[in-house]
Amino acid sequence: MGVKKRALITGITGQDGSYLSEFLLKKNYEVHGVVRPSSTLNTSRIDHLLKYPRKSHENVQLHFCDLSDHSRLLALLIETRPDEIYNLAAQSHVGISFDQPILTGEITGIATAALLDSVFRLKLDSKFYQASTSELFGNTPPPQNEDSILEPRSPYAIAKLYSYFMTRNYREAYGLFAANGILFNHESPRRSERFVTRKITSTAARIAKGSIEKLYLGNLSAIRDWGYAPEYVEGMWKMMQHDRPDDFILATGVGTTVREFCERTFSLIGKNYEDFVVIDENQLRPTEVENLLGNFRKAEKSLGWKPDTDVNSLIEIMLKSDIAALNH
Ligand code: NAP
Ligand code: F7E
Repeated sequence: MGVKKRALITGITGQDGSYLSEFLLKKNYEVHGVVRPSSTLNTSRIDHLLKYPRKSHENVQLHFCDLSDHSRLLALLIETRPDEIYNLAAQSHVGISFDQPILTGEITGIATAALLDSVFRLKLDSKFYQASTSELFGNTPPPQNEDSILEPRSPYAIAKLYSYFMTRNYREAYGLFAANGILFNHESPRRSERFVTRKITSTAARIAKGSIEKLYLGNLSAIRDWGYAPEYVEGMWKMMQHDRPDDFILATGVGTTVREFCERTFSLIGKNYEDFVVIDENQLRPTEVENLLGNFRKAEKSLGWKPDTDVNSLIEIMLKSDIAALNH
């Protein structure tokens, strides 16, 4: 067995961080995770990877650090000297970013510069992955590819735009191995219920079990390209093993409206979504992104990556998991 590679993951407690940790552990990596200090426990998605809850497995070590604490980030890089850094931490909710634009800018934007600049100043050989997003495209007509115009339409997307270009700039200016994964929406049973897919499947599961409740949603006409998160973290890793740093889209190439997602979820429990969905104006965004649908051909050609799970299978996986959780 060769020397273990060391990965540092910011956002390890999130959906993608948890799947990426599992993936890297299977590849025999030593995983270091940055955890935001919080008064309530926030490691539920990775507890199964730790030897004892909240203590570190021999191949997983957790480090407390808020991404706004740049000197702590610098210290962590000196301490861990990672081969690969996956910058997944973010205030990742588009709707919330309209209420907290400055915090979103600090965590989703400026912290990326702090990490990149630390790698550069410390002269580390660490490869750097930036969690970029289809939100960068805004209302640029679909299908979007790596050359499509970037027109961000939320404080979240604007902060991500800064990180996207910082990543490119450190690559071009200083030769860092710095790659952007421009990922379209990807979901799973570990998706927070704040996002629309899991909000729909978890509510439908409760309704299937007899709960009398309504599902309060905003814009039902928005089209998203929804894939399955475990497949996307493999794509992140493939970008880091590529012979040179580059920017890649990961997507399924299929668009589905929020309305269709509801319709299909409720049909699986033998109900009509129209009997449950209520439009809640509070869920509408000041500026909406209407139609995101990605072209993943570059990743397929250069990385050999392609999605396997279509949106209907995704709905089944998420609904099944939400129903099973209620049976426990
Ligand atoms: P997520 O579930 O919301 O996870 C975000 C992570 O960031 C969590 O671990 C969170 O910690 C951490 N975090 C937030 N604020 C922090 C702070 N101030 N200091 C330290 N850590 C902080 O997001 P995800 O779905 O896994 O997505 C991973 C990344 O990909 C994000 O950058 C997201 O913007 C981006 N992205 C996601 C998608 C998607 O469809 N999922 C698509 C494109 C790009 P807590 O657990 O303590 O909240
Ligand atoms: O919204 C509409 C909403 O919040 C999807 C993040 O991971 O993917 C995610 O961002 C659509 C939007 O995801 C509700 O207006 C309707 O049109 O699930 P979402 P998002 O905004 O696409 C991208 C790629 C990221 O990078 C982000 O980090 O659904 N919608 N009604 C609703 N959305 C929510 N959350 N809640 C509703 O009630």
